[in-house]
Amino acid sequence: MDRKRMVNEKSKDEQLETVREDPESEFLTTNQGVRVSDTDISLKAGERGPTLLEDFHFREKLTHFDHERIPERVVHARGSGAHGFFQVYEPMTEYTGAKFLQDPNKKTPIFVRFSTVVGFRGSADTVRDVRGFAVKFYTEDGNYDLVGNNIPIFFIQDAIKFPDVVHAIKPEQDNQIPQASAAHDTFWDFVACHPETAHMIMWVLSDRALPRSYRMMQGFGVNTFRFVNAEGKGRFVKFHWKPLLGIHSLVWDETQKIAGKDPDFNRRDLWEAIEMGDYPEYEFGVQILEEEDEFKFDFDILDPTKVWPEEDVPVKWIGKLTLNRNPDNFFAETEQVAFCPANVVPGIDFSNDPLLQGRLFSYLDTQLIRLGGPNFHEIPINRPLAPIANNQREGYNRTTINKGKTSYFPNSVGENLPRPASAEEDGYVHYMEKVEGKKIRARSEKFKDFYSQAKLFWNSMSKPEKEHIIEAFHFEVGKVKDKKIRQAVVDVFNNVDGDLAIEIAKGVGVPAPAQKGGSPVTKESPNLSQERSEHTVKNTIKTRKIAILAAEGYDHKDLSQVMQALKAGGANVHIISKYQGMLKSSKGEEIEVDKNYRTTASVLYDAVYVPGGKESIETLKMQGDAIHFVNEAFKHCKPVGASGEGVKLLKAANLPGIKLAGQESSDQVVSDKGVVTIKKEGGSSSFNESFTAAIAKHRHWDREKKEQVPA
Ligand code: HDE
Repeated sequence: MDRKRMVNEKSKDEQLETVREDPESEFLTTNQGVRVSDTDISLKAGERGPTLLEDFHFREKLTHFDHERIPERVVHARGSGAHGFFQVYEPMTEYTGAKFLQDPNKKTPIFVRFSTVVGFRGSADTVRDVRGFAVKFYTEDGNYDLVGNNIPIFFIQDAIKFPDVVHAIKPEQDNQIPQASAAHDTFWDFVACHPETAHMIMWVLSDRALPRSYRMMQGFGVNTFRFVNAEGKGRFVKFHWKPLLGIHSLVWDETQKIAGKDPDFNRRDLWEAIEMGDYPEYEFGVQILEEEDEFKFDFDILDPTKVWPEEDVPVKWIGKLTLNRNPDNFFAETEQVAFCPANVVPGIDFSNDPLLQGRLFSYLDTQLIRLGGPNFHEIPINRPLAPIANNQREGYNRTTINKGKTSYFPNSVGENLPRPASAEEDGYVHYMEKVEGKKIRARSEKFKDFYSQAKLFWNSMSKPEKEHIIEAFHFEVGKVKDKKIRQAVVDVFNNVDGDLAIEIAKGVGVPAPAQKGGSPVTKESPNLSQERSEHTVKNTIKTRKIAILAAEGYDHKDLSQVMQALKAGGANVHIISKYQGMLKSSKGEEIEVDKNYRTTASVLYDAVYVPGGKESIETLKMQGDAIHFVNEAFKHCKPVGASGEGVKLLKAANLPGIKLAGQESSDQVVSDKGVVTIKKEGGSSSFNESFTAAIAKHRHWDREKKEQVPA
């Protein structure tokens, strides 16, 4: 009897189809299937009389509504999901027996949920936070969950401290302030009391915590896992996801404004990209370490506050994840999906990483309360494609109708089935690691080096990235009311880098450490930096959002040819003006306005372009909103382009330290720190090329005078 089912790209969709309901094809009914004749007016004793208890439709409708909420996740409450598939590049037989990592022609269905960690379910997307990156693979051998984050390490080394760190970072217990933010006393008190957080703090205060898009951030398994091949040979592994669109972030000022203008920014971005067919793609990578190399490093490979620098253990890119379908129903899928790092398949096993060991317990435990009992594996989004057969029965919300007499093993009544499978029959056999030791509450010696990798990270940052980290310290620690805590934080980071500690102290109103300290590490690992990383793609404008500012009398030829060039590069372009509706060009052509200044803002775009047209520019020059749009985009280091008369709007915006087209011959492109201008109207391929290249770079940090811009 083979328990296998063939799994292909469509299998999960087909399984979900069996429970989908099409609302349009049905009469309104009660949950008992009785057609309802009136759903607007309750049954009363007389037109003005009391409502009757016998109105079963009224009672059912209200009762159901009253019970529509389930507890939000204690962490990662706010999330966005998507369906897709995974494909391996080449058989990984040498390293793992996992079936979904063998056949390059096989497409394994997956469901992913991206999330923020700290905020409540209704909090804003663009807060400074770690992002969850959880993937459920519906493999033929059962569900495999890779429950990762977009930062490769964690705050703490031992799971027993998880409630402490979460309590400290969540809103404070007396007044529930602040929402979705680490910038408060209890969190920084925790940091100061736990120097093991130092490395993670460097990451959380870096641009990594402000992803431009879920489609443009890395993912990491964080914990050390094992690959085990068919011969039973094990190797340590760390998992990576790399977005094919490159790794890009927002800037802090922008994130705060977006939190007001569009709190669903990242969720909307993911949803719209998939709706438009711009399917997000990520490469899957593994760092593989032979067991004999376990002690070769100056850090402990089981310590989840440490990376394995890619220079020491290269990432092998072994497959690709594609997200190509939005959920049909947020609650049924994204809210009810339940990930668990203990959900593994043969060929993948655990390590003794003490954070992972605790995680293996916590997820199922929390889901028992969140999803109301032990049968949540039956919820369609959680149901594996591999058949389930065991003797577990009953419990809240059981939907399976188990036939037969027996619910125990071994048995003689039911042919002794279902029976355990051998390794050859794909039974999961735990890796036979030899373990010995005393029962002891202690951590191994190398775990106690809290600062070397924090310094490695700091060394690896580019200049602007370092500036962003310092500014983030000024914001986060500056909001701490208790001066003692601010001082303690400065003192902790004096162990990482003395100059950094001096800079932090300067911004938060406490004295610099009496003695300049710092870790002696001088090594760099460029892939830790987003800007310097070889994984950061800077040669495509695919799916970037570009704003075109225009008013009546715009130059149609100018606008159209730039718009076409941008669209040809895969960008999404919006025309923005004071009013929505149709806009007339200088020669009478028309174009539809997508957004007005009230419904959008520069912070929602990656770049801005101003086409020519004398009348249009005269109007825009008189609109504070247009000038502000350009200024703000400039301040956030975004590419800005203008042609013909459009250059005059940039002049009016007073972009400091920037050379604009003016004196040169009319068809010469002037490109200065991401501001691309040309005097000529009506199209130039060299302008399009320069502007496209500027957009592909994403941000232009070299605008030293941007601070002078009042936006
Ligand atoms: Fe989680 N984590 N976590 N975590 N985690 C949860 O499970 C926990 C950690 C991560 O989209 C909870 O179902 C402990 C690291 C993601 O549904 C809970 C520890 C990483 C998600 C839980 C950690 C993660 C969660 C809350 C320290 C990156 C959201 C609701 C030992 C590798 C998954 C739930 C989704 C969710 C426990 C640390 C990733 C309470 C005890 C490290 C992406 O079980």
